[in-house]
Amino acid sequence: MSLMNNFNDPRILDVSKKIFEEHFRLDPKLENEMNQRRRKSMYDDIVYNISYLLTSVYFKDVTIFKEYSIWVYELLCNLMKDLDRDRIMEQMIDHFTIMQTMIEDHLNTLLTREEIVIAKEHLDVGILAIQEAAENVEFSNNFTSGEYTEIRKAYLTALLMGKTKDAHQVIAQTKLNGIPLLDIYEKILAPTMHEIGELWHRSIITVDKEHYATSVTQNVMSTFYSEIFESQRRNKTLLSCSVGNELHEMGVRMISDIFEYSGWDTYYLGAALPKDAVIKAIREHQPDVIALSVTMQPFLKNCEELVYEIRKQFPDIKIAVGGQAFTSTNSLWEKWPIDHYSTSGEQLLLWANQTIEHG
Ligand code: B12
Repeated sequence: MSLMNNFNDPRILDVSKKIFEEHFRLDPKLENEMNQRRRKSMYDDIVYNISYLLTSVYFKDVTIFKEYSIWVYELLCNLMKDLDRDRIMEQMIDHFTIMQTMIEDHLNTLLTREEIVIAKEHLDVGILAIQEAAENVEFSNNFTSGEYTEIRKAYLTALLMGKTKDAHQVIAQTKLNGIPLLDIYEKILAPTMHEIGELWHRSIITVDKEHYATSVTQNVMSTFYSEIFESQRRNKTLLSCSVGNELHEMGVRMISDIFEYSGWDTYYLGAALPKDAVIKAIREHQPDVIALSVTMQPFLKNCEELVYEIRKQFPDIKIAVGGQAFTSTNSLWEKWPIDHYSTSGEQLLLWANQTIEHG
């Protein structure tokens, strides 16, 4: 076997071309994903892949091909930021599977029977290594430290792997183990969604995964509803919503659920509501507390306008503001006529219970 360091050998070039064409034939998605530059690199990579495989077979040292497979996988993940890690894993596994067939059919004059068997085994090891690497996403330090780390990791992993049932089971089991609902919301689900945002920001996952994680988490939250509405009433009312054209509403929905669970009556208005509609709802429901949520900084101005309007029309109603937009301001809320700002539903509830009961 003398081919391993001769990249220009016609037999390698010929089998590389066949592998390339077969991959495009079997996977129509490649047409859109691979522009001309990527196609050229893909072809060059096939030649490299074969050379590394032949080297590992020659030395009967599978580590050579295993380490190489992981290295190429991580390289491709960095180079093709528009595709997520799962899709690149799929491409590479398809590619290695095609190589297994092609080697048998086209390199049988070059490799002995025994070497073909070894080559196929090494490709199997490469496939496994890529699958492991795909799952091995580095999470941020915040996410992997503190209380409930293992539960958060299990939930996030299920979401990243698209395992809806597992995700539900992780949380159902957590509840069965006696973890309080408030902790499930604010120490498991919320930080997991924050981490999903981080992974999207770092191009590790694509937007479809972010949407999927959102919908699963919303469904998980709804499994608690029968329990949430069972709690003893306090005859206090919370009205809550996101402000402006803000579409992020899961945080304020959590706030609303936390209050309902604590016995408050809640009017949760969701997101993207005109100012007049909020004012009308306040007039109708006469809440004790209004919680306004902002995630993206451009909607802070809408929030300021709404706060002043509410203050003008309903001077006695308590107004609380919160949400991630405020965390990157210079304590902006201190300049507004509001009654409370905090970073969590737990703190808001504590304040509201004390203020409204004693107020
Ligand atoms: C899911 C999600 C979406 C979903 C929202 C769906 C929904 N139904 O809510 C969709 C797909 C619509 C979306 C769209 C966009 N998103 Co988005 N999204 C997220 C993601 C991943 C999770 C949000 C979430 O649910 N968090 C979980 C909740 C529970 O946490 P929370 O909101 O912080 O709420 C807690 C506290 O803040 C607090 N709290 C909240 N409100 C209040 C109110 C009061 C009164 C109090 C006291 C406390 C409080 O209590 C809550 C519970 O603990 C975040 C990542 C992140 N860091 O959150 C990005 C993120 C918010 N999105 C981002 C971006 C850029 C966008 C888009 C512009 C993307 C795009 N190119 O289309 C659009 C903008 C749409 C718009 N006009 O609003 C950025 C925002 C960056 C920035 N600072 O501006 C983030 C941070 C992602 C990132 N890491 O870059 N997104």
